[in-house]
Amino acid sequence: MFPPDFAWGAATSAYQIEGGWQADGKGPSIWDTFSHEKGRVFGDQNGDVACNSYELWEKDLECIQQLGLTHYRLSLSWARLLPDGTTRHVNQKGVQYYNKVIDDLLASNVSPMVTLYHFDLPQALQDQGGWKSPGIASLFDSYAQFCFQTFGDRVKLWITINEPQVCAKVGHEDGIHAPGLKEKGTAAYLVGHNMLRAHAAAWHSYNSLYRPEQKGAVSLALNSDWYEPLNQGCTEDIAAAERDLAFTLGWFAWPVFVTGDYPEIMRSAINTQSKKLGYNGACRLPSFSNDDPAVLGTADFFALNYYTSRKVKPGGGCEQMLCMKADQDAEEVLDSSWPISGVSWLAVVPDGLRKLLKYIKDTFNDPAVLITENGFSQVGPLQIEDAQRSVHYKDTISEVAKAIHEDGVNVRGYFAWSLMDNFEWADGFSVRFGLFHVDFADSKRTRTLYQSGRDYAKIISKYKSGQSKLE
Ligand code: GBH
Repeated sequence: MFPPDFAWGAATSAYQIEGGWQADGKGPSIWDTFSHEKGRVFGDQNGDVACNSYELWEKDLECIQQLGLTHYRLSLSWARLLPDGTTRHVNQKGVQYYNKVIDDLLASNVSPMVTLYHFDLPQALQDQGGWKSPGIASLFDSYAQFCFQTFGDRVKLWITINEPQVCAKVGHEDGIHAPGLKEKGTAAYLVGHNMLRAHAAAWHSYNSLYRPEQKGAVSLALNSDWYEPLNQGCTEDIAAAERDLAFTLGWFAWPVFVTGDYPEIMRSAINTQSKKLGYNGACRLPSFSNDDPAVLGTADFFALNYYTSRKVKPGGGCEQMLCMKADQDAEEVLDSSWPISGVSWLAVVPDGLRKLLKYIKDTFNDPAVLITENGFSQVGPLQIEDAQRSVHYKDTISEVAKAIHEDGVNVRGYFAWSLMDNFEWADGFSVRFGLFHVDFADSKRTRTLYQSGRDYAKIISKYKSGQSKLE
């Protein structure tokens, strides 16, 4: 059983589905720039057209209706609305596009959850330093306020930033995502810091200026694997797993939900490693300033993206380098009993989600939780009858039910990633996460329901009525 008002959703993001990268006055984003550079994305693919949702929104809506979703999570392209990133110039065509999406959803009795930022910074702002520049916080706040003002009469669920950990680390330390920087050991912490400042500014704006009338809820979506010690009884492994949780989830969740500052485990690990190499840790992981709006308390619910789990022990290499990996000092291994999905990083561990949910309840003061992403990828030969993915969804949703009923976690919704196959960042179109298949060789970008989509729809219809138990 799930609560009668449980949100049953699916998620997408603008750059991954929309295409129309130059349509109707849209400005370029860092993913346009990045994917047009040679060697960045699998097969040098890009999101110029992607699922062409900019032109084919009605097709997406049909997919949403076919699944019987109660909620649809989409992101707005900042550069489609504000081509140079600032409110100096508003692209009305972009506003019209999202107005139609939102109105159509509501007319179909589907609630929109809107993410303001899902990896796609306007290039014009990157040119001024992007997320490394402190000024980004107030630019983001202006963009957020513009969105609250324009769409907030109808949108009641907001995510400011999706996965700041990924933007910071994968984009600025690993260089695998846009903007493709490999500034080891410094940039990621600065970017994470500015993302928290930006998020907090936007939450405070909503809270004081828009909430009284619009009565919605605002949070940020945090990704985390479930990390557990390789050897349950080993103190070093336990500490390594705690470090991984601190550096992934705690990095953002601690400031917002617990103390207003970074986890002590994280700060001391960075200080220790910095000292070893002759640096000052305090110059790497910034401190929050009293001049900024407080970060503590700036989430109305806990938004979690969960995909996989890891077993952890100390190590991981690069001890002599100034880099996050060395600070983290945690080597991650996969349990041989965990099946691997279509991408190497995604081992299928449904009960890891239950454990992570319990951890969140205990650590972050029993918040209302929305699982804003969870999914399973397929690679290689296309299989429309994707039984393995069906099993993944069924098992995962049953773990969510256990978290609610046996562990008392206040889970309020579940969003599958993703509504349809789309541009999977550096993996291009080679990795498929959809409940619908999209034929990228076909100019019509035909959408076809996978077996897993059919089965997810059955689960939804069973529980939406709130009548039966998961067998
Ligand atoms: C989500 O991130 C994203 O929000 C979504 O846009 C994306 O489509 C979805 O996952 C599926 O990937 O290449 O070995 O360095 C999930 C967290 C963090 C998982 C980065 C993959 C890269 C591993 N992701 N990680 S690797």
